[in-house]
Amino acid sequence: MYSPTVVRYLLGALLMLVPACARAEDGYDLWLRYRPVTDSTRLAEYRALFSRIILPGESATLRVAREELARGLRGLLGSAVTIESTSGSGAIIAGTPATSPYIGRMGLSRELDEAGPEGFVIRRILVRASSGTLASSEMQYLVVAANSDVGVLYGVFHLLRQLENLRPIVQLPVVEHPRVGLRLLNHWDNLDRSVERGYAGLSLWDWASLPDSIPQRYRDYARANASIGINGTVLTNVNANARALTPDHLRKVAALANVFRPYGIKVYLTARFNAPMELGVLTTADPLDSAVRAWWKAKADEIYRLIPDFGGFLVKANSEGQPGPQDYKRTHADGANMLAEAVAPHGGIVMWRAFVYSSEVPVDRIKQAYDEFTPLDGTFLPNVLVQVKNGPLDFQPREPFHPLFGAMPKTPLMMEFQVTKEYLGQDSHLAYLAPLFKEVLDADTWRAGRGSTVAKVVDGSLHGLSRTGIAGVANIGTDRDWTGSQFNQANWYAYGRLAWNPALSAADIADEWIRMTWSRDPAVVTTIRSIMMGSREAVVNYMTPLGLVHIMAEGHHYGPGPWHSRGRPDWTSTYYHRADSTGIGFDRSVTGSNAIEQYAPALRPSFARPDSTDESVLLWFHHVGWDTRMRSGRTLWNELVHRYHGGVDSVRAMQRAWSSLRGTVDNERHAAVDSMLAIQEREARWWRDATLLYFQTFSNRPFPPGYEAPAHPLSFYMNLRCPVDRNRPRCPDIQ
Ligand code: GCW
Repeated sequence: MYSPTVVRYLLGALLMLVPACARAEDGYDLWLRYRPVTDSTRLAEYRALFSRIILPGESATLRVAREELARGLRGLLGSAVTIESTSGSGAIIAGTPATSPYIGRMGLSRELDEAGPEGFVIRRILVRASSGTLASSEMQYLVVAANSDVGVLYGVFHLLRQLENLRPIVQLPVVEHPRVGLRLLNHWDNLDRSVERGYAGLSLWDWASLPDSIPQRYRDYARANASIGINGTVLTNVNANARALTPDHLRKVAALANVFRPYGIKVYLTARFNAPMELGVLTTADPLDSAVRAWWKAKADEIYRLIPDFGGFLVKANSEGQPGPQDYKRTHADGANMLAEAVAPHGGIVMWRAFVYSSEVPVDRIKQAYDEFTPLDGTFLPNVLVQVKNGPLDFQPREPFHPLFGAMPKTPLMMEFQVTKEYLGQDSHLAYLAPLFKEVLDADTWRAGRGSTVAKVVDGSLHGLSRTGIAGVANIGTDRDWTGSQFNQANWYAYGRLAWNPALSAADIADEWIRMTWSRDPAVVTTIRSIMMGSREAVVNYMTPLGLVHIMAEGHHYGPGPWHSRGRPDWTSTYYHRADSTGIGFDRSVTGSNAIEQYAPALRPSFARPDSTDESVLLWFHHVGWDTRMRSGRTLWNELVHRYHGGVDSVRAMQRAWSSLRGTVDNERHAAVDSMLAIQEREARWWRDATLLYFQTFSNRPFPPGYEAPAHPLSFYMNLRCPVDRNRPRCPDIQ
């Protein structure tokens, strides 16, 4: 019999385990769950080769690589894994020629050349022992080799991903390297820990407790990023606060840089252009003023003393009220080059955003970035990259690709994607963004003939540029599941995978993510993949089909407001949809704003006329009559009705498919997704009914028979007063 004290102790220990188990499936582990492999053939294969790790070296990066490998293998194999220093059959040998005595002798120099500074080689090696009693035995190794420690870490994560996906050993050998140099997250995080367009809690950066307190979460953030090859993070909002550059704050930034460094992640900051004035030192921020230039040089020197591998600055200037060089009648190049000069001696870079539009009412807002930036091609210093949003407007559910891609052959253009879903249902709507990212990356700019894809501009191959980059506006916060909902994790994952290799397919990335995050059961994978792959198009259909954009409500971006017409015209909805009694859409052809002229001559004909334009972007380029026949044979009005209803139907199909998975994935996350889908269905109806009723006041045509009637009259939707976008907004009256 146990004494009462022992019983109490055991009970206490058990009770402590309960919340631990309950926590186990809350999404915190992301795609790094390392659940045991249950397929017995695969397990036997893996155990034979992976129960010993030979990964010598004491650098911080090799240490985390070793820890991750051991942790992953223990989880996957469900058995002991030992870390050893001598060879012997059945082992993983990992390292660089400099850190591992074995790697140098493997004859991998050709493959290592191909792998480059960040890539890796995975090779299976069989060694036949030639003498003595071991004459007949074969020693088997899996080698993970790289030229740098971070390459080893990437190789380790790649290997673990392959095992998570149950790849047979014979399929493991590979030589991999990233196609894009800078693979960054942009956090729009404010110093008070609010996050602009963030829907996942507070900012991860707890500035008040830095630099002293380093919660495990910072490391887990870095692990997750390294696992998908992200190698930089911009910690602060592009709507920048100069205080981020004060000495106190920089010490906190340095502490984060120390945590991220072993994972190959550099930190960057946003630079408020008039910081020299706001911090009370100078009376001008003119980029050609010598005192201003000296201030930035001194600031850069100060930063690099604290953070020797600081990445550089990201700048939003002369856009939406941010200060910039144009305040002094200077150009974007003058501004960017001044900062570039300051960081150049330290190897830093400047990412200058092309998201600019003036506050005067423009003929067509979407034309401004191209008009301002193309004349500057060739005038930026070599360590400047111009960062361009994927489309010319603003992260809408669908836009054509930005015409700047391909139009500045002498300037490295970084892609900026929004991973956070400002305009695609924010935290709650399930919208897998890889198809959106791919649509843009695969778009053909025709700037150097057929096949001049946006991806080739971004990876530098189209114009032979070696400095390349891609940025994703992060969707990460303090929520336990990191991203505000389980499926938003997939967008972080997919962004990183595509930044590493834009040629990957959205479906393959989904498959990987599902197996690592939910289940390896093929039936479950198929169902979840089908939900994910159709999800972005569903959002397009119930929000902005046929090339409509920017018809969200005034004051918030999650609900519909196509009637919004007050204030600055290019912030209204009516400016963009231009509905009237004759039709709907923005004429950007030669008879309108002629924005099509910003695309390559070979591409223009495909946007020139309504009947030559892909229907997915029809109303972006043309004002089209309500009775115009669409490809389906329906009139435009009937097609619009059809698409909006189709969007809602797709969400219902997603709900049914998700329900069918009950019991095949853990209940906790299943229920969490279920309730998000219920919100999505409700809000999809809101978008559909409000928008169609409003457009009907122009079309004056009836809803064709057979479609569900709207739940409320138009006045109900127009009179709704919904909370503004902040963390987790909902409009309480939408039922
Ligand atoms: O889409 C708009 C967002 C702003 C954002 C801006 C930008 C950071 O609504 O919140 O500001 O784009 O990209 O600069």
